[in-house]
Amino acid sequence: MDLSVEIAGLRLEHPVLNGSGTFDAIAARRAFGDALLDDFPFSAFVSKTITPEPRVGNPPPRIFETPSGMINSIGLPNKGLAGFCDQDLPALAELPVPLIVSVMGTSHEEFLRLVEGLAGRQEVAALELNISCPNVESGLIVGQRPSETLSLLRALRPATSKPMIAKLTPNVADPGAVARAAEEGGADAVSLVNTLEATALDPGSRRPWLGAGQGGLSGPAIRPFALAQVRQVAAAVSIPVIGMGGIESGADALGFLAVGASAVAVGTASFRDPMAGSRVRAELVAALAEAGSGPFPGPPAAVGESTST
Ligand code: RRO
Repeated sequence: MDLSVEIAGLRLEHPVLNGSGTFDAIAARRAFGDALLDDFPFSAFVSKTITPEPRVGNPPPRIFETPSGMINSIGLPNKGLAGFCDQDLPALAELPVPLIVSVMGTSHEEFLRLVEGLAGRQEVAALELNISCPNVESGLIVGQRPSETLSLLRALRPATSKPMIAKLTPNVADPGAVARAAEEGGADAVSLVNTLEATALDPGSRRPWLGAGQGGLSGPAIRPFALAQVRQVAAAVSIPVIGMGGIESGADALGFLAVGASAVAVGTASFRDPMAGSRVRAELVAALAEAGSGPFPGPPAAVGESTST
């Protein structure tokens, strides 16, 4: 069965990617050797988000397990743009799939540095803009405001001919409006959901468990919520949607495709089983064969019906 999809101008062999920051391909290569390259779980590899300058990340603890999910407050530890290009890019370029680099800045200028710094790197197939971040100039989370999202995309679009994917935060009332703004600003695709704002308490002290006080919830606990957001966004935009949020099986992945995603990403599941992506892909093939309706189930269902929330 031909499972190939075209996302943001990239032809991918199948529709299963990784969620940014959930699969360390360089560590996996060390652990599994070249066997990893022979059966790479994903059709494109999305890097952990990088920032212009190196960051150490948040104080520990950084992870808290919840029923059917996990909260992380990793806090963007990374080597910075120069460190990434010098130390990680050569190894990531050896992967057998297109490389999508996730970037985050706290101002247009910082985002521009990242986009311009990667624009000429032939190892990089596309950029994912992580817009779940505050803009230090306005104090607003870029991805929570359509106007902020539009002005960022408009500032970045002329800086690169590489495809740009806007990674949306789910912590908004109307993700469709933010997605439309990204599309209007020149995004080639959107991906969602990033993690949901969440906190956890130390049961003894009843003080926040995580060093940073709060973090982002992911895993199967958020799947129905993510599915609803992907459905809304797919109905709101014409550009491709990469859906994610608690996908653990081929049936889960098929659900996201059924509500209008063109591709899906496996995230938290890879922490437990680094080969979860391969299994999801194999199960998706079987599920599609059983569904018997060609590669993908069809256009997004109409939304707009009233909800109780
Ligand atoms: O590094 C993180 O703590 C982090 C990031 Br950049 C993100 O986009 N989403 C998330 O759950 N954690």
